[in-house]
Amino acid sequence: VWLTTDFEGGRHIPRLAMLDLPAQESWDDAGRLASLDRSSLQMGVSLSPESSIFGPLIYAGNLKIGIEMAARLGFDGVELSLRDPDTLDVKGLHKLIQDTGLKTAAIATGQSCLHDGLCLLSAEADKRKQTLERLRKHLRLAEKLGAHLIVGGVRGRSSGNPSQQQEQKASMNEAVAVLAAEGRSLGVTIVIEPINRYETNYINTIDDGLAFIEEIGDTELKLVPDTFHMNIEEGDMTDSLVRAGSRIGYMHFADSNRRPAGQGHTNFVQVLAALVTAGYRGMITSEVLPLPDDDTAMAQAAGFMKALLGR
Ligand code: LER
Ligand code: MN
Repeated sequence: VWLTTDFEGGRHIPRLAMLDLPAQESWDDAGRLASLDRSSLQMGVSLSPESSIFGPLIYAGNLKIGIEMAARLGFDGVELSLRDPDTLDVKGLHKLIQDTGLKTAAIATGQSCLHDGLCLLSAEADKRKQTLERLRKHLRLAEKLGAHLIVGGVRGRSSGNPSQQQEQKASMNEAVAVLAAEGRSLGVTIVIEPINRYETNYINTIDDGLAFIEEIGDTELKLVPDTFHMNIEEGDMTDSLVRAGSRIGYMHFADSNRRPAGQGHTNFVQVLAALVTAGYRGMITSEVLPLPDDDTAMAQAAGFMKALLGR
């Protein structure tokens, strides 16, 4: 009967996902995780109030369910991937999150570029200006929610001849400098996300991100490394994280296939050890594809992350 009975799913999904961790530990020094101080690390998950062509969001368009599920599964916080803050019931959203005891770790802003063509590297100066205005609205919302502001997919791609591309990049640098200065006065940390070459042509690697921050010259600017992009772009993910050190301001986890950690071939024991060595404290957010479905993906992320953080 046992052999012919279908897998029940449900509460067994996080338990099964937990079993993936000992397999990864065995790739590495056994017992290494237990020796790491994981007490100041937290787990978050990326959600969106709207369905989006940006794939790695769970319960996109069903934010209330997503927030309730995140709380039930033991997440500490959520990241909100948003398009235009003006279309949101901010009070309701704030209350919904507060009622569950979750934190809002960050606001992700790439949907402005994907859905509205508002990208920091747009070929049209007017679009670039509108993008900065959109991001300033996101920044004010981030202040209200106590969240970081992510500058990632909203960069888009530079285009045209080399001097046009230079102009677009210079314009983006100026926009980020404005955001950084405003973020500083509002107490919001701006985090720059290196993104793989198939999505942008400006800031692909951790070193690109570090050089960018150096160029802007704002000491408060930080990075949000994303293990999915790192798996594509970095020579050695752990070396890169250690090199980024105190510049890591936030963290995205997704496995090599952009499914939850544990479902691909990235070694998260090594990644976590590098983060601890880098001195990172704070939220690690699962930004993952809703595969095979929202419920399963969130439960897998919860199960693996709990095991990884030693809960
Ligand atoms: C956003 O966090 C991200 O990882 C990018 O793929 C957005 O384009
Ligand atoms: Mn990301």
